[in-house]
Amino acid sequence: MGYKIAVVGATGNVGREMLNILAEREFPIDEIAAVASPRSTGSEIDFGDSGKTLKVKNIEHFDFTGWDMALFAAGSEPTKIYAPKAAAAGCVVIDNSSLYRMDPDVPLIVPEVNPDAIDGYKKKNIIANPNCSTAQMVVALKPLHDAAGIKRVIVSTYQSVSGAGKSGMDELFEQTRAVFVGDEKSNNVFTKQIAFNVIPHIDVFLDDGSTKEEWKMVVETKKIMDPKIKVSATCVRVPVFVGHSESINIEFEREISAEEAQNILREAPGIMLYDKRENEGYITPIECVGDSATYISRVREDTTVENGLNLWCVSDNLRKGAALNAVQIAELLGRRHLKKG
Ligand code: 11C
Repeated sequence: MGYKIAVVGATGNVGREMLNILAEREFPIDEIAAVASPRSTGSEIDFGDSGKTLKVKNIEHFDFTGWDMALFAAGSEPTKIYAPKAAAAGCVVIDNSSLYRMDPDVPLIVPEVNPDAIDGYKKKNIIANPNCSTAQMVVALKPLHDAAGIKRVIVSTYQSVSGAGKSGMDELFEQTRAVFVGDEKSNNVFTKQIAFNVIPHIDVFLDDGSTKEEWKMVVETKKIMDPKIKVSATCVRVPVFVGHSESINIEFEREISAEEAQNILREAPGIMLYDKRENEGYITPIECVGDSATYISRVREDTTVENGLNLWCVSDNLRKGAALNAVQIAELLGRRHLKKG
């Protein structure tokens, strides 16, 4: 016996990836629904490479009664309307938007890091999925925190355009083409030209001069891992289609060598350590596309602080940063609370 699963926002970058991953991991499913806004109603979408095609259903008329879980990848506005309806109908919502992440009654889960926090889901029947740049960072930080206690993290991100949705990918493609053929370039999704450029601005500006993307990395890391950890983030958009990269500097309570850290990371869940200290001995974003792992390279001691380490962290932002993490939450929920058969 399997589950009845709805994917809401099924036609977007993350929604499609959720369907791919549910099929790829052979999630035990009795019935699957692809749900989206009225403009996609009736269109057809592949259920991964299962050979099955799904007809997209209209969110405005979808009744969540009797559905076990809904994986939402619909953005904050539709989520505000439909997630509470689904939750009230008894369907557990696993939400990829930022709407509920900091709600004290909603667990914010990365299964490799804080699986026990999922037990609090019943307060609202909603579980939140973190921001992509946070998810891969906490997977890397958690085993090191357990070993030596993290005091402070300084992270600079190199985030791909797919984080801004399909329209972000189209803008990079169109601008790159326009540069080559000498056409006029326009920015609609990003505030400045993204082709052949980098932009130190993701999400809206806050009063203190940081951006909301940077704020999310700070507060989500504290909620998922440990409120005592200090995080300073600079988030940058780069002309890469898929795969977020992060340069992470960590200051620990206790001494930890680069070799000890490598040994810990090699064994840690969700991580692939690829760190050869030679040409090509590290992972770049293009190499992680379609993969489930968070890749760590360039682990080295930072001798400018007491107990410091630097590392490079790369992951497919549509997978571990969004769809895969949501499916892993669904698997965890199934194992712990919604057993079938
Ligand atoms: C980006 N991290 O790369 C964003 C996308 O809060 O879920 C995901 C935003 C979020 O633009």
